Amino acid sequence: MAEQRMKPLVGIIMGSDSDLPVMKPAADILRDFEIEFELTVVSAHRTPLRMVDYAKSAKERGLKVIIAGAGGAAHLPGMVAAITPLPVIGVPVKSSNSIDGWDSILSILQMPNGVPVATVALNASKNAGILAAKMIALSDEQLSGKITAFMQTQEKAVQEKIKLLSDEGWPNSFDVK
Ligand code: RP5
Repeated sequence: MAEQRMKPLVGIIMGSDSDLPVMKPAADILRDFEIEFELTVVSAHRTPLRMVDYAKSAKERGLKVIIAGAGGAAHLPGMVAAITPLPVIGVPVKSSNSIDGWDSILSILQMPNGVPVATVALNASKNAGILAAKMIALSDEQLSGKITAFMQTQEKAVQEKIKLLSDEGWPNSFDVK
C-alpha cells in the first residue's frame, strides 16, 4: 500500500533544477523539524503560467509559507508574493554566470512597498527553512519546542568553542567566574 503522506505546509520552489544544491539545505532542516514540505521547479520566465497557478492555489492547497529561490533576474519570489496572501521567503541564488550574486540579491530584496518578501542572505536556504519553521511554530507548541532545542544545541556548540580557545591559552577576561 502506498505511504499516506501528510499535506505539505511549506512549498519550496526554485527557478531551475540547477538551484537545487543551494536550496537543498532548506529541505534538510524542514526534514529535521519533521515539517511536511513539497519541492519543485517553478520558473517566473520560462513557465510564467505555472508560476501564477502555483501562487494562486498555494493557500487553498494548505501551504502556510513559500520558500522561493532564484538566481539572475530572480523575479520568482517577488511575483509569487504579488499573487499569494501567504508569506514568501526569498533565497537569492548565486548562479554561475552572475555578477557575484548581486543581481539576485537586489532583485529579491528591492520589493515595492506593499509586497514584502523576507529575503535571506545569498544562498542561505537553511535560514529560509528555519524562518519558515518559526512561522509554522507560531501555532504549533511542539514544533516551537524543537526549534528552542535546536537553538540550545547551537549555543552549546559555541560554548564548547569558547572553552577550546581558552584551553589553548588565548587570553579572555570576559567569562572569568
Ligand atoms: C534562474 O536562472 C534560475 O533560478 C537559476 O538560478 C538561473 C540559471 O538557470 P538554468 O539556466 O541553470 O536553468 O532563472
